[in-house]
Amino acid sequence: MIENRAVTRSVEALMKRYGIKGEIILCQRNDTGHINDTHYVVVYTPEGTKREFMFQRVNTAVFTEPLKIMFNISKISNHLVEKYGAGSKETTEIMSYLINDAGENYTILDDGSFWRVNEFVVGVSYDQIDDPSVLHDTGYMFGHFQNMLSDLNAEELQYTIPDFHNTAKRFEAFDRKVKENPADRAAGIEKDIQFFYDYKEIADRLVRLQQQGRLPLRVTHNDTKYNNMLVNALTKEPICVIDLDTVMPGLAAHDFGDAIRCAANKSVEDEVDLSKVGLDKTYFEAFTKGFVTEAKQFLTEDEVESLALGALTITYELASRFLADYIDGDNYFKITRRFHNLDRARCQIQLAKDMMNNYDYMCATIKRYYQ
Ligand code: GN1
Ligand code: MG
Repeated sequence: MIENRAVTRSVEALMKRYGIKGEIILCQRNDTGHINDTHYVVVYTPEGTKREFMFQRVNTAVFTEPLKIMFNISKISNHLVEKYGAGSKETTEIMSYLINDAGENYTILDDGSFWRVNEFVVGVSYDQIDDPSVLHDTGYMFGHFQNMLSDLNAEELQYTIPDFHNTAKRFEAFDRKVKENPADRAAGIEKDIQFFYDYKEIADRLVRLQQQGRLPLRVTHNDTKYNNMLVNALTKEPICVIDLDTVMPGLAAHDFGDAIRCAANKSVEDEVDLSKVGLDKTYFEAFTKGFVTEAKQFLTEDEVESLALGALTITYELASRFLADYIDGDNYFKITRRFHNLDRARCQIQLAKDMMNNYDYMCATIKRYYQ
């Protein structure tokens, strides 16, 4: 089934640039992310074999400087090759992209669209995990991601979205949206809005620690949701970290925190029944064990102490981003229902509250695995 003519034409043009020969026998949209458009493409080659690829069109409205993204990705791919050797297992644990006829890991088509292509990696991605041993392995893999890149100077990377996890600035942006109220949606959600003012201190703490020089900049992923990892469909064993658009200098606490926000929530990210939302301690502990056991090889004591704060901060931050986007009229995150961003925001607010109630528990658990 060929999905639509425009996409197929782009894929054909790209195949020329990458020297991929053959006939497209499947071109199917595959979208779990909220930002880019991804197409799974199967090509029947003249030799009679089947080759599978992912063609991804980068959303340049969100990523206004995609060259920076591809620069960062090529930096980390090269780092892995230099450190572990071409073809090593480590080089396959972080997604890399095919090189085109101009020697670049991206292609801009005549219509201005920005693409990248990778050989399909057999694996699946899920939004949620419900098996603690899988959570443990996921924690290990995200810790491993940082560990593999811990000797790459973060300052060499570009900022693909400036201030992405600067929660203080996120708060300011939220505050501006509330005041502008562009889509006339702020009435009736005063209680939700008030949460961010009541707990503004959360927005400032990590930023302050960073400014004080207590937390070093690391090469971080910055979007460590479970679905940004490809896993074996049967065993759920992690295969490869994907979605590298926000790889840039950041804090270890951001990656740990975002992963906990996603993986240790009892519910999905947009759950409407708030009684189902909260920190699952079994999941939290399993992920933490995997992450900290691996990451303690390079984390400083201050960084370890910042991890629980990272979980709370990122949850607060994303809640504010979802609510700001709802107030703005849903211009950033893709939505599939009318109040989707509001539901997402409420779910994240609820999770942040539960993290506050379990803050001492989170700190103690992290510490236990750092010994
Ligand atoms: C976006 O594209 P996706 O779904 O992996 C967002 C993240 C949010 C996430 C929430 C560049 O990630 O920051 O945490 O949605 N990415 C960007 O689901 O804004
Ligand atoms: Mg994604």
